[in-house]
Amino acid sequence: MRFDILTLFPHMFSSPLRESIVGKAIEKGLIQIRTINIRDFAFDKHQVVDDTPYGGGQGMVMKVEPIARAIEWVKSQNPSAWTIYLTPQGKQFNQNICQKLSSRSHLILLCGRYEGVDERARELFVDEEISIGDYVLTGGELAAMVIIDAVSRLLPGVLGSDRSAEEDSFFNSLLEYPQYTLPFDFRGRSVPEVLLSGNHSAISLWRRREALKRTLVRRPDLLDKANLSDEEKKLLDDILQESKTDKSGDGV
Ligand code: 4HQ
Repeated sequence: MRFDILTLFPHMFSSPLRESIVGKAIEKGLIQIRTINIRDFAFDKHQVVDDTPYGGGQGMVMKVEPIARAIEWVKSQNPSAWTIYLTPQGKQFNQNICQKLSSRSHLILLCGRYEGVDERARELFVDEEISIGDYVLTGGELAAMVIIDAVSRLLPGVLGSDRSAEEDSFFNSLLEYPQYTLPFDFRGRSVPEVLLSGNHSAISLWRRREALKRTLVRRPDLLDKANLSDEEKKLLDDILQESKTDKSGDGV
């Protein structure tokens, strides 16, 4: 899979995408990430990429021509590349959108700065607008990195072969169960005994129960969407029954 990032700050991407799992995926040739400096497509003497907004108001707007040339240059290499603009006005990124994007072979990520891009750049060149959440960033760069990171780990071979993306949280719409490693006892808090039992079915049952509990308390909205098995529905019933007779008052 290929990612082309259109940005005024290409250096922002070097270290975050070179480390760890995404870095390894690049080394293995599973993904290719290229940064394209929009300024290189501003053909005037001073390579101007922004200007004041028509109608007045504060800030600067990114000019349409350099963006148009940059996107058309990428598209001349691959007409089927899919162009995404990162903006709080887009649909909110989630694991479902992430999966859909992971089936594409080439994404162009357009990162805006200042007050964003000229509306005509969106109308003419953008296929999809995505937000990573309801807060304001100084630019789309960090949002693009979030998308590249989350999409890359879904691609075959990116996570170790012993670890599939299908096992983790949000694939089944539940939060993860608690994890422990050595030491057994830390300041009087010990690891739940069942995890030392070697009884794999008991461990798996405990984990599903804890995942359900945690989801019920922290993200009950996820349970509505979760496709719970009959066994999980029964477990959830148990947990709810338990919380009714629990006098501690903390729910589960
Ligand atoms: N920005 N999700 C404004 C974001 C953002 C977000 C990117 C700030 C675009 C012009 N992008 N620029 N939230 O806050 O994606």
